[in-house]
Amino acid sequence: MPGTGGETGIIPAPPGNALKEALRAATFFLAGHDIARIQPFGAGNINDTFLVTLHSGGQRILQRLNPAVFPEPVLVMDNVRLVTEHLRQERNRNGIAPAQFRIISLFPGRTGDFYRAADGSAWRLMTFIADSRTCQVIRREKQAGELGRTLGIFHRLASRLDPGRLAETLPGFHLTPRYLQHYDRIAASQDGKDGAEIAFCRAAIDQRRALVTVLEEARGQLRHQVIHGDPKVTNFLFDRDGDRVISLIDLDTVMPGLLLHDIGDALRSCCNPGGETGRSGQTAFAPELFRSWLRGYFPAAGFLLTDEDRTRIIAAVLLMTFELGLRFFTDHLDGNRYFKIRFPGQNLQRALVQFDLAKSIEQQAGTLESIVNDTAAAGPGR
Ligand code: GN1
Ligand code: MG
Repeated sequence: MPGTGGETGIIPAPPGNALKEALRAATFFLAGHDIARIQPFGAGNINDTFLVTLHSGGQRILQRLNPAVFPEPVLVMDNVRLVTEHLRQERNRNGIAPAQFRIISLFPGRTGDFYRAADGSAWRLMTFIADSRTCQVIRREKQAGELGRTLGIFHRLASRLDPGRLAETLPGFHLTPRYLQHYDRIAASQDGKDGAEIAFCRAAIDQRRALVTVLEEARGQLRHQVIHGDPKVTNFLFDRDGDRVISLIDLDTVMPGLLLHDIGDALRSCCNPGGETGRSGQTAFAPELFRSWLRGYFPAAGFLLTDEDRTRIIAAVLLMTFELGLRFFTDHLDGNRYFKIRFPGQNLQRALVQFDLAKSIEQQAGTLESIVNDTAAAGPGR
């Protein structure tokens, strides 16, 4: 859900101020003379990330949590700490080598866990996972299999953590009916002067209203546990020279949820080779990547899924695609308070891509259904 407050409009690009603030935050964690360089890093839609290089050659990730999205940074940090400690223990218990599944750590500050800036935002410092790279999109089946396998490992390692121990940092985060209600409120307050693209998005939403309850209505029969909350392609780290995935990062949204939320979200991202910033009209869901992803996931975590989960995988992919389109479009109508934009209309463009993707999933539903059946039948993990 969009938080309160936040600036409307395009992110200014003033590395000057942002870097000064980042330096102030960095010196809360590190002695000033240790810091050789700070540079903007990554391309998240919410938080601001910097890479800090030390004179010793070491590197760290410094991040500013967006206060309009995460009003309670203490709870976010508590969740991250709890989950990373648990993952470490379970990684040992499962006999997985640390290098195969790397887990970030938070560095304590000199007087606390995070730095609180004058504007109220919270900054934290964590490990930089070296010798790795992110991919904006993936196109190879092997990579899709690796994404599925790694999310499966995450789910398996998180499966014994009591979800009740985590704070709900973003209440209703994947409660799609709430996003629809919010959209309806915002859309009703608009003057109705629609361009063709806005009319297209409104129609795309109206056609799919019935979809929003597809997981909620079956909640009792679906696997509920600690989930990642944001397993999109760019949150997986590949090893530097190969197609092996070595980490799943960005743990701010770890929370109690349905496995199908993660599975649907991961697949909508993984099986869109055009990417979230692709051109609308050219977006298609790739069934071969879908198959490979499932072949990676099932052996690692298939045993966690209920029969009802298995029958709703495609519905979940469609739902999470629709939900993200709805979120982008609502934010566009609402003056871009939630997702950062780099040019005017970017959230509208992002929404168009997700709605195109939803259509492509619907058109291929029969093919995808047989892929799920074949993969589930063939795979172990049961
Ligand atoms: C946001 O901040 P980032 O880029 O990791 C969003 C996700 C969306 C994603 C789409 C807290 O993630 O839910 O799927 O954008 N995170 C939050 O790119 O809303
Ligand atoms: Mg995120």
